[in-house]
Amino acid sequence: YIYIYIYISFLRAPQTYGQPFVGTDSGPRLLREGGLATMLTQLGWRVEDIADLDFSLHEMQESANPANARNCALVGHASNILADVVETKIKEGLFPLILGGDHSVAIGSLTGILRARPNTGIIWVDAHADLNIPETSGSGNMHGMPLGLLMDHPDGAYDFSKLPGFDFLVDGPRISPEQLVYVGLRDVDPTERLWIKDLGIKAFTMTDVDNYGIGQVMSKALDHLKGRPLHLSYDIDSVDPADAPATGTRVRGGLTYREAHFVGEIIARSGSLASADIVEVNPSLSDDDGANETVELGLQLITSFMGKSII
Ligand code: 4U7
Ligand code: MN
Ligand code: MN
Ligand code: MN
Repeated sequence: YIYIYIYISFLRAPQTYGQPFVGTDSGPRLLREGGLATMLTQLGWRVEDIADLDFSLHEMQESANPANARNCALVGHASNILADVVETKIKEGLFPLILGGDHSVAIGSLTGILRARPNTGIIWVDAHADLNIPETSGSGNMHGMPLGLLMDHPDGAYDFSKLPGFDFLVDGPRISPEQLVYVGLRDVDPTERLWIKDLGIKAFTMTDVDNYGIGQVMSKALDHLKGRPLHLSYDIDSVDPADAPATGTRVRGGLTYREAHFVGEIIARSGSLASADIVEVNPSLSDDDGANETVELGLQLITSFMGKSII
């Protein structure tokens, strides 16, 4: 027997300023206390558990929101830190597993990943498209903007020099439309819908899941990204609120418990998964049972995409 040890690094990213509720920042802690390291060790991974990243920003607390991007200085500061850590960990040969935090953490994680591996294929499992920019967002919440900010648009890339806190991205890496696939969409804003069509982004909605079944959806999704190292960005609100109640932006009609696991299992089997985020677990938005159930679901989903097989 040859044991191949692959080190995995999990980055706890207690980001909560990309959305309006308190509590998303305790997601990483609860996933960890729920036994994540042990579960991964049992799968054969070696785990480096680093302390929560310190995203605090003492110099300035903004009250105005000139750019229609709430807390942009804080989100930018956190994204800059996370991007550097993720890039470094990848270059050290580790698999970065980013525990959010709200989905604005993906601005940092994707930046770090794309710096290290520009041709990464991104699988975005979410009820939402997260393709807004401050100019199109109805809410101003940055957890709805990670892909919109980083995506190459038909009319050019987003100009980060106008967004306080985001100078580090002025010449940063961008995502081209063909390197992204959506799974699980069911609540898409009008401009997002336009851009998905105009940019030709591969999108599998819940209608597609109903129509083709999750098996065919995933084989088409993986086929579209063939030959690329994969990044999985797993928003827990992709799962039906019946199974994932503790999250901020619940939308009924989501992935079933088994469909959600199948997504992880089949991505693990592709052998190409190179990094992942799990985001939007917010234990304070549900009763204790709902919070425990959602954290437990998050843990189980991680073990699925990190390679747990049933037999
Ligand atoms: B999440 C929304 F308007 N599109 O921009 C927005 F519906 O990371 C929701 O997927 C964004 O949870 C949801 O505020 C962001 C809204
Ligand atoms: Mn999201
Ligand atoms: Mn979402
Ligand atoms: Mn959400």
